[in-house]
Amino acid sequence: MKLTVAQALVRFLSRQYTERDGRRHRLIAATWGIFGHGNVAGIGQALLEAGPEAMPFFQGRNEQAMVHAAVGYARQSGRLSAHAVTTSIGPGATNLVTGAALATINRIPVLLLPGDTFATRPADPVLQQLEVPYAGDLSVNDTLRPVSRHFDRITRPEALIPAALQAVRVLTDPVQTGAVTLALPQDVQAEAYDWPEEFFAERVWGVRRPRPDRAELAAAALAVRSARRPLIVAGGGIRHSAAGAELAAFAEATGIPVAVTQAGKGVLPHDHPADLGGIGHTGTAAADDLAREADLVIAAGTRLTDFTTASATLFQNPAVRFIGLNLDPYDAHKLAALPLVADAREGLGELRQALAGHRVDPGYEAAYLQGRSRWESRVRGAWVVPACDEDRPPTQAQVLGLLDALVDDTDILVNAAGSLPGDLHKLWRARSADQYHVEYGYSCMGYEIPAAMGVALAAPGRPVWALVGDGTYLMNPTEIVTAVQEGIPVKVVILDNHGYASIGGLSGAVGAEGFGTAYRFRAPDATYTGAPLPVDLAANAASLGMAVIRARTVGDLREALAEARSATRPTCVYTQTRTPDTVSGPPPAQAWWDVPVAETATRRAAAEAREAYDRQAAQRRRHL
Ligand SMILES: Cc1ncc(C[n+]2csc(CCOP(=O)(O)OP(=O)(O)O)c2C)c(N)n1
Ligand SMILES: [Mg+2]
Repeated sequence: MKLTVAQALVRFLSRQYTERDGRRHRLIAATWGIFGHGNVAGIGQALLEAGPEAMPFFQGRNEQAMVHAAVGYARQSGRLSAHAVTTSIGPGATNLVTGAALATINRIPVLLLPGDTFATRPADPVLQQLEVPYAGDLSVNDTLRPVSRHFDRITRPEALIPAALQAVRVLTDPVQTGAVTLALPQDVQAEAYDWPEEFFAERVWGVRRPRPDRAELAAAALAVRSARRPLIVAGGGIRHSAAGAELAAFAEATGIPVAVTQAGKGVLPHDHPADLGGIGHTGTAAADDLAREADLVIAAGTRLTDFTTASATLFQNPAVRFIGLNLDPYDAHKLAALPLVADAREGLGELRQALAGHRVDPGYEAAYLQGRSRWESRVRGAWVVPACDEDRPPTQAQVLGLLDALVDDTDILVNAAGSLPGDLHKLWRARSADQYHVEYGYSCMGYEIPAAMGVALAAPGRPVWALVGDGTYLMNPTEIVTAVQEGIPVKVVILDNHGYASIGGLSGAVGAEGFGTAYRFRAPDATYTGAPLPVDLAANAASLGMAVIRARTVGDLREALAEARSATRPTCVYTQTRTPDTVSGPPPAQAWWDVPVAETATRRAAAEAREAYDRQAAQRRRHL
């Protein structure tokens, strides 16, 4: 069958499926694209020829944002269905780098199809070609190699056959998955080849659930039986494995409590008695106090980042040991853990059976239940709106409290950067397994709006909220146009605090005095301490086609959020938040995060911050 390389690739992709737990999904459910000379006549023409049945197409505004949308979709789809992203060559392709890193770090499948410079090189160099004097075979697409789990360049038509199969293998492999890049030289895309029919046969890729090794399981069970203060740290792997119910069964059978990372939050509903909420730097006191004294930590489906381990200071019990329940041996061995390499659901299920009859001490259980309810009252305190606040601008915690009062278990919150991830991790009461969508592997400003669109495509009919700071909004608002064009009714809540407030706070804490973090005019001394900038983000969102509701006070905001929730078109709620008084803010960090402070400085703030830093750093432990 004679087709161009691009036509063959689109046809091949339209016939790939995943299957897990007896359910089948289209692997590549749609393709996002921005066309330029590097893909317009190749992939562009092929998508046109394939038609929307074979391959739905979405037009984007920014290549990075298209990857964010694809990641939002794939995460919401449990990594069983994904999107492709096609770009031109040169800047269109390099705009993918940030999105690719985000996908790979979070282990979310996305297929990147950047155009590439001519393989035949008839007129060297061509438009946008990087010329590297020492390496004629390099192109700008090579910047995608370190941020892709798999990279290939199709320089001959027939090479597409093995390359496409390998690409799909990686996308559907729960250990390897992430950004997969197939760089497609512009001439090769349009070249014809006589393809074997079997290349286009429907193919079903089983997404495996490996069971644990017997010896590893026995060692893990023994460790749990001998522990007095065990704690589970549940990460994104639990969610990807859809192991929430098994985790609940494990916690109920053993009495072992569960603390969650950002990616894991929601795997137990907030009202499950074993749920201690977030762990680490942005964690709850209930979780962090327990972590400090834990003698066994079951790290389940987590990469154990610095936020989780409080930069290696959290687990202070001298006798602490770890079990690494993870599909990926790379993670299973972290912190010198006893590895338990398995799918989270299978691993937890078999470990529960191996522990039959075992339960933690009732005193331990009673203590953590108390810690849990103490934290719950602190959450209520953080977002309560006293009558005197009704006509004032809301604090950020109050915005979250108003949302908490409004949503049910169908709502989905999307966020990634600024001060919101910390507040959400501490305060949010996740009602369902997929309500809490915070991207904190890469914490990329600008993820929220496009990702919310991808989430909404995977969860039609559910209210999807992109919560964005003003800095984050300005980083990447343009996909609003796409949401308007496609009628995707995302809800964007802009919390304007006139700058990079989280970094401003961090800067103050590390002796950098807030330098360069406020959105203000220059003062006579040249610092950004003048009047706030006269930027109207609400007008900006309206100019991109959104319905916009401005909320000045808490009372306005309550109404605005309710109106946005029932809106059927993309709707923005804009509010300026107020700095909380000491009593009304979210609780402070319960554990450290390592941000190195200047070891020598003439300014006093840095010298003082360094003293505090050294004290904290002395708490670091190596778990060997
Ligand atoms: C793309 C990107 N650039 C820089 C950062 C570093 N950073 C983290 S939070 C932040 C400020 C975010 O500002 P805003 O969205 O207004 O939230 P706020 O801190 O005010 O809550 C910055 C610059 C980042 N995470 N992502
Ligand atoms: Mg801000």
